[in-house]
Amino acid sequence: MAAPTAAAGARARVVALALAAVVGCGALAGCGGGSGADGTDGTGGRSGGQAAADTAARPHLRISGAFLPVPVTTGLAAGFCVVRNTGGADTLTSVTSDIADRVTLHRTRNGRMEMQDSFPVPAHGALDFSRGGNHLMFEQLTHKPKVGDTVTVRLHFRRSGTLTVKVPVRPATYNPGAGGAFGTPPDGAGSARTP
Ligand SMILES: [Cu+2]
Repeated sequence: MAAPTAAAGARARVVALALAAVVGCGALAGCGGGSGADGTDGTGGRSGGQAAADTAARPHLRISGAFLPVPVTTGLAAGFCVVRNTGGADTLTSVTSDIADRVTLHRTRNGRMEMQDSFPVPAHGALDFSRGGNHLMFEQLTHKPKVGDTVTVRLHFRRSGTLTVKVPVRPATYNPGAGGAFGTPPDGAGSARTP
């Protein structure tokens, strides 16, 4: 008979890690909480079985609506933006920033965060980072930015290379999605008028 204790031990460890991630993230009120603790298999790099036509065309990426809610500590900050693609498929493989030693990619599924190795950017589509959904997680901040500051973030794509974005630091509760309008002007274009 297989050893149930070993399986249970492994499972418990997975649960503990998941909870740690949720707790860490909840501390900055950026992520949808949720403490689901069942071990669905998380990351599974979707290998490019996309239509050949999608991958043949060059991707054409444009990043808009970037913002970073002001963090409460130097431990963690979340970042959001939309990557629009008017060309062929691409993949976001990593993110770096002058403000953090480490930036990780998270998605939220069923109210629970999962770290991702990469994110697909569909052909003629968009990769959306927004509250309660996908987000960038800045860890071990080099300093604590304040509202009005701008943070440099570099998004590294498999095909398009690196795109650099100047991300404005917004009030902690800032949420363009909540107002209903996602058709807001690109990037910092919308003057920083948040009620
Ligand atoms: Cu997160």
